[in-house]
Amino acid sequence: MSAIAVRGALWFRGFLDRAAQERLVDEIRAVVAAAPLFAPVTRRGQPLSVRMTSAGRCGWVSDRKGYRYEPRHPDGMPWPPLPPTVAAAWEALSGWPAPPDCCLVNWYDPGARMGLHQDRDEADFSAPVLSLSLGDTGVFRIGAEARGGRTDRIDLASGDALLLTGPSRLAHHGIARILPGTSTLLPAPGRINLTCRVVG
Ligand code: MD3
Ligand code: FE
Repeated sequence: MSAIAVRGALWFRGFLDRAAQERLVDEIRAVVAAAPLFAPVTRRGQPLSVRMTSAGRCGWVSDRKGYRYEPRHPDGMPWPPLPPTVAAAWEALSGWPAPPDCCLVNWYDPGARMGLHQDRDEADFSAPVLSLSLGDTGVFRIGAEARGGRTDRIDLASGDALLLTGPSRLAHHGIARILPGTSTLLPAPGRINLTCRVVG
C-alpha cells in the first residue's frame, strides 16, 4: 500500500478496510470493558476534552501529578493486552522489531479536541509512533519540531493509518476538530484514535 508523505509523516489512507475496522471496534470494546475510559486532567486539574484508556504493557495517564506512563489503570487494574488488529498494523507498517509498549485509546466526542503538543514522554525517539483512526473524521494539524510556524492539515478518516518516523516523530501536532456525520462505523457520532508507542 502506498503512503502520502506530509512533513515526514506517512499517511496510509484507508489502510483498514471496513471489515478490519469493524473487527477493531469490537477489540476496542473489549479493551474498554476491561479498562474503562477515564477523563484525564492536567496538572492544574483542568479536564482534557478527550477520554482515554490504554492497552499493552503500560498506559499513558495524566492527573495532578503530571503526564506519565503507568503499569496500571487509575482504577488499579492492569492494562489489557494489545488488540490483535493493532499488533498486526504495527508489524505491517512500523519497521520496528518489537511490539509497541502502549496503545493509547483516545475517544473524541463531537466537540472534543486536542491542542498542539509534542509526544515527549518516551525514552527513545528513534522508535516510530503509529496512529489508527476509527469513526468520524478528525482534522489533524502537523507542524515542525520547533514551536510556532505553519501547520499542514490532514483529515484523518476511519481506517486511516499515520506513521510518525524520523523528523516527524517530534513534530507539533493536534486535533483541531471532529467532523460529525462523516462515518457510519460507530453507533454514535465521535472518533476513536489509537496511538501506539515504544515507551522504553
Ligand atoms: C505526530 N493523538 O495521543 S494521532 C496523542 O488523533 C495524539 O488522538 C492525536 O496526538 C489523536 O498524543 C493524533 C496522530 C499522531 C500521534 C502521535 C504523534 C501524530 C503524532 C507523535 C509525534 C508526531
Ligand atoms: Fe500526540
